Amino acid sequence: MEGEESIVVYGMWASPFSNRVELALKVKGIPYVYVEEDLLNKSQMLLKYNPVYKKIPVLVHNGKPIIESLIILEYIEDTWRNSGPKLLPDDPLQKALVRIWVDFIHHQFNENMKTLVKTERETQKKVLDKIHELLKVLDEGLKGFYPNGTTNICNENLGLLDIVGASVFCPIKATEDLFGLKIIDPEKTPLVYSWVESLKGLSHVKETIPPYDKLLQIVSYYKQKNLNFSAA
Ligand SMILES: N[C@@H](CCC(=O)N[C@@H](CS)C(=O)NCC(=O)O)C(=O)O
Repeated sequence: MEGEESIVVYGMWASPFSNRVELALKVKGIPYVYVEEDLLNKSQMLLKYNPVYKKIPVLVHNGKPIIESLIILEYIEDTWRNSGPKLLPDDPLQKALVRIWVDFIHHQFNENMKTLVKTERETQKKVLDKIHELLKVLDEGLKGFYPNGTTNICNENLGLLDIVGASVFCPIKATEDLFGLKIIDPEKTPLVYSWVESLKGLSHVKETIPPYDKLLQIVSYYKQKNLNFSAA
């Protein structure tokens, strides 16, 4: 039955939102077809499948579209519960805790990370301080999941929080290097640092997170665009 299924992901290579959907499918061992969207010239299929927001990612399962990355991740878990690791715990309290921190990462970091790359040097410091504050909150939150301060993550036990965390934090080194900033600092937030380093080492993550060189190119494009804008 599963062999007859059609699973298509509409995404964009540098998007943490579509990266996390691909990562979840890899973790679950679900084969899928990937379609790269040009967001400056969206395809008729994307507009048809996501008339609400006209954004990627969209997961199309047997012709039925599901939109919004976090909703797609839960759909993947609900649909392929018995494939690969469980992405969410069964216990209602533990499940709620995972969702709280997934939500925190999704809502607090994406916008701030975008602003950090696109802002002028003077305001960058303020945004970086804000990100460090948020990372401290996350560091405390992660202690609830990793009380010993060590993270035993492998491809076989990756959960929803790891998947969303990997999509947001694993590509950050390109931004750090290009702007000469320390964002995930092992001294300030040791647990976040070791969590992200462990995630980076996993083969599913390596296959999904865009390569460092490509990330450098896109971040430097935004940096240059911003310099030109400031000089104008
Ligand atoms: N809340 C959405 C955000 C998705 C999103 O922002 N996608 C961006 C790419 S990173 C997009 O499609 N942008 C196209 C546009 O805004 O026109 C999710 O979690 O899936």
